Amino acid sequence: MTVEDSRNGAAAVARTERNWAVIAVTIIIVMTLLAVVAGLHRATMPQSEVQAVDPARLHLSGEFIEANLGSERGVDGAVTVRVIGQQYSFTPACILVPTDTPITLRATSADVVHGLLVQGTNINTMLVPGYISEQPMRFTKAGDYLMPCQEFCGFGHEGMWGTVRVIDKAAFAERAKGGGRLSCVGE
Ligand SMILES: [Cu+2]
Repeated sequence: MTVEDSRNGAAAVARTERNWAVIAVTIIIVMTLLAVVAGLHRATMPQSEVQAVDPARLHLSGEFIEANLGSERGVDGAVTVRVIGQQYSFTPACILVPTDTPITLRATSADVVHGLLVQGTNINTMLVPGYISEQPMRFTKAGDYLMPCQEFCGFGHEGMWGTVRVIDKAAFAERAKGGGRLSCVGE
């Protein structure tokens, strides 16, 4: 190997290192920008507004009393769903919602940390005692979606799951006519 050869080799190594450094820095910059954009859109960041609730008094008064659980259709047609997670079930265990409608899920835990995940969608939140988890939902396809607890919450964890039943918008409106809270428990 001549001196000339080793100079060329060193130059090639330096060039390759520089190229990889540029790629690595570009990836870091892109990821940082993604995190900023996603955070601004509330897509991946935790809520900035913390809503607290007393887990020991959920059943006694306020938003999460039994009569207020389930799906409520607002005057504008938007739907609010209120759910409680407890060892080892969700209340209501079958959530009824319409297609093509903005839905706000409001959920909390009565005891330990649970999770709420709707299979086949990006709906996924933790239920932390003392706090209200709020998440927007929207379904385009009618059908039953499995809703398991995705946070280990004790010996009965694997048996903790519910269902989200998405029905046609018009059928939901018909059922919501009388007011009150809707669910599909026992259907
Ligand atoms: Cu659980």
